[in-house]
Amino acid sequence: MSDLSAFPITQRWPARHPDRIQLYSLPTPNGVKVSIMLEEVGLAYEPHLIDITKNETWGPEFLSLNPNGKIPAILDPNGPGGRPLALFESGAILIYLAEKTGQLLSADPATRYQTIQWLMFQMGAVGPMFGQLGFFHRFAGKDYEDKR
Ligand SMILES: N[C@@H](CCC(=O)N[C@@H](CS)C(=O)NCC(=O)O)C(=O)O
Repeated sequence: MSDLSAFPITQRWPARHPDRIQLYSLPTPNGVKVSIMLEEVGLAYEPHLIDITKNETWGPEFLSLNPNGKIPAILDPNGPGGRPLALFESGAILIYLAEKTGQLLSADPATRYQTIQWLMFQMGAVGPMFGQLGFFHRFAGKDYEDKR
């Protein structure tokens, strides 16, 4: 039986299955990247819904896992060396899960770096721009006055 009690996040969102990867997320574009990956590679996981509209990522328990206060984040009870590993940033989590399972990231160096290239492109360019688009056109930002 895995013991995750040293991680404060498990006090706010208790692990019913501490032997499974704990996923702290919400169905946003960044959030579903990790749940889709977990389904694709076939790893057992326990999802915890984090309500960002209630600022749940900014409480001390969530910040103990991700000091940047954003979903998604995971806690793998069986990380490298058999020790628990906490991770945030969706791209880092995708690479970790690919390497953990030996799936979706080629062992051939050229192909591997091409995959990482597109992941970085998504993380650094397309993702943040779509995020801005959604914020300013659909969510709270749409009420901002456009002084142009
Ligand atoms: N670069 C981060 C971005 C994560 C991110 O922006 N998460 C948003 C939801 S999609 C969030 O948690 N926002 C809550 C907040 O900032 O209060 C990643 O890819 O994991």
